[in-house]
Amino acid sequence: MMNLLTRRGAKAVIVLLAALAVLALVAVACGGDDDDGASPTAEPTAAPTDAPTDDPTDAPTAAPTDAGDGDEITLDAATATITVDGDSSDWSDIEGVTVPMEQIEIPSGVDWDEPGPLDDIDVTLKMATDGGNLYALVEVPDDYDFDPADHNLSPSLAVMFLIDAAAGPHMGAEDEDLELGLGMVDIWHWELDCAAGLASGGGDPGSGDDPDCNLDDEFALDPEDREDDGGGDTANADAENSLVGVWTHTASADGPDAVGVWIFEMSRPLQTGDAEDAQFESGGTALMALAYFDPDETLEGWTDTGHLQSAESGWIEVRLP
Ligand SMILES: [Ca+2]
Ligand SMILES: [Ca+2]
Ligand SMILES: [Ca+2]
Ligand SMILES: [Ca+2]
Repeated sequence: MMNLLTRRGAKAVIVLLAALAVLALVAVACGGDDDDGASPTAEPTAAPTDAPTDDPTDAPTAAPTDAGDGDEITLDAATATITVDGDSSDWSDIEGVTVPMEQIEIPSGVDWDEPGPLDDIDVTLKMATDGGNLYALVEVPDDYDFDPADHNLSPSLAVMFLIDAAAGPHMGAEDEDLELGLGMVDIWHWELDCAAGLASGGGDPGSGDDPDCNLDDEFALDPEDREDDGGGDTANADAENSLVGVWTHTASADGPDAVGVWIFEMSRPLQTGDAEDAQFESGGTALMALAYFDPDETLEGWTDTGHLQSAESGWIEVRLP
């Protein structure tokens, strides 16, 4: 009995093993398409399928953002009275906007000096008005360099506003043709000839020139045609120049090359009656752009063409309360 049972059992086991073997073969055969093999097979299949599907989907979405003028920058100016003293604490509750800055790519065929290379930076812009004056704060993260004897070895800042509706953000021109002026822009152009904490700006009536501290009130018709108000080809007896600014640097006490933030605080009346200035009004919109000249650009300091500028983002739209 034992033997018989064993034999029967053995036969049953053999039958069972054979059945399992067949099942296993079937499983392997099918598995190649379905299960184990499915993952390796399906994944490579899925990947190439996904990739071409995703790429064309993502590419057109990304392309307009990248290839266009960049994201539009908008900012609501605050209602505030600001003391122009280079101390930014009166701006602490005012929201600013981050403005990316990069060097101009000088197109081939344009006869401009090749600048020294500078990394892109992000600056912070805050704007405010008290109903009579416009206030601007530009904070630039950069090391401290200041040479009172050579302003090219100190930073320089330019704040620009649209005057003529067609003017482009590259000093009146658009990206496509940097030599074609499309309208007039108003420029506050500051070369640091006075020390930190001192008031810059102002000068003789009828001129935008600030002979002492070099915060000039200017205008431009194209990137190569920049003048002090009243100093252009057309006479301008109404040239108004009450622009004022004070700069400081958060690490100036630590000496040359100290890492910190430049603080440029400026103000001007909303209305100046000067055709070579942008005119602002409560409830209106100002279109502006920024430029920063870094003295570390070359051994001789910053160059005219090497400045970091915001125009790649188009005009910055500032809504006045
Ligand atoms: Ca202040
Ligand atoms: Ca620097
Ligand atoms: Ca002016
Ligand atoms: Ca001006």
